[in-house]
Amino acid sequence: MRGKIIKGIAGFYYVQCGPSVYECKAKGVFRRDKKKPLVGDDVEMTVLDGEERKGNITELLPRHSELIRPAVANVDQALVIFAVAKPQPDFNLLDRFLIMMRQQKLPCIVCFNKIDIDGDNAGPGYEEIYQKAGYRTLTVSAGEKIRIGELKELLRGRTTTVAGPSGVGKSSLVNCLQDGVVMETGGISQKIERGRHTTRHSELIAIEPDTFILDTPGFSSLGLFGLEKEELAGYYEEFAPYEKYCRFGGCSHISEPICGIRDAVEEGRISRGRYENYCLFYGELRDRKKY
Ligand SMILES: Nc1nc2c(ncn2[C@@H]2O[C@H](COP(=O)(O)OP(=O)(O)OP(=O)(O)O)[C@@H](O)[C@H]2O)c(=O)[nH]1
Ligand SMILES: [Mg+2]
Ligand SMILES: [Zn+2]
Repeated sequence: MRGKIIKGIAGFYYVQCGPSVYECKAKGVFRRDKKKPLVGDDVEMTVLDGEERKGNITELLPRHSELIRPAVANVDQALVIFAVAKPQPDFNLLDRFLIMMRQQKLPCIVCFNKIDIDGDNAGPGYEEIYQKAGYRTLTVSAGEKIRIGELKELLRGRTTTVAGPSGVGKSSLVNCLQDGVVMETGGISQKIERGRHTTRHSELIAIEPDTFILDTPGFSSLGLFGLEKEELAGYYEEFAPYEKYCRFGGCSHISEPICGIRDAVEEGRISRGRYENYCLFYGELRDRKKY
């Protein structure tokens, strides 16, 4: 039988096969392919006990995409979610995530949630930063169900993984998008305005017959891997039109005398915050220990 892994907990994989979900081990797969199954994997399985819905995964079918963080297979795009407030958006973390997704060639939608508590009306400015950087953006409210229909349009026909820090409302949004599964949601700690890491395991949920969303645990830090400092600028789509104005080939855009990128920042064509994070990441890659 053929199915899809919708959840993995403590060595068990939950495989959706038509209307039923089987609790499976994956012994055969480990033995033969030495590969770890991921949520989102299409698999071949055999039923061990039809009544108890237990089975065994015997084969992993080829993946069309594979992400390391969150660890999921066969997604078409990522919906990166930050809150406009509570917690305040961490743009350093957001930019790191966008670099990582570009390394894995996965399209990203940048979504700001909780616009119902956006007292300073910061949302439009946040959207503008990322629109300028070439991303599709959207501000929504899971709490007040604002612009959920628009979000649904962006997800239709695809498999999307949500991603973002704890407490921004990823599970709340997943709950808004369908009425089959209710993901647990958690509060925000008052003192430090951080989420409580309520979601512990990734879970794949059907929104419509051919539309899926993956709820994932929040993350709070991301390293930059598999990347040299000279390659970093290549992950900033908005830099590309201005590189021809740099005096030196291979310009780092940090301190060279005539630099198209720095000029574009001064003129407001490239967001200053994005550029400042670029400089931070460049320094981080330069100073990184070589192992
Ligand atoms: N005001 C407001 N609160 C929201 C909104 N969406 C979610 N929340 C609240 O934010 C808190 C965190 O929501 P969750 O959905 O659990 O957040 P999460 O991103 O899934 O967090 P983790 O699972 O810990 O990664 C809860 O108290 C929600 O009620 C919103 O649009 N507006
Ligand atoms: Mg959650
Ligand atoms: Zn330059």
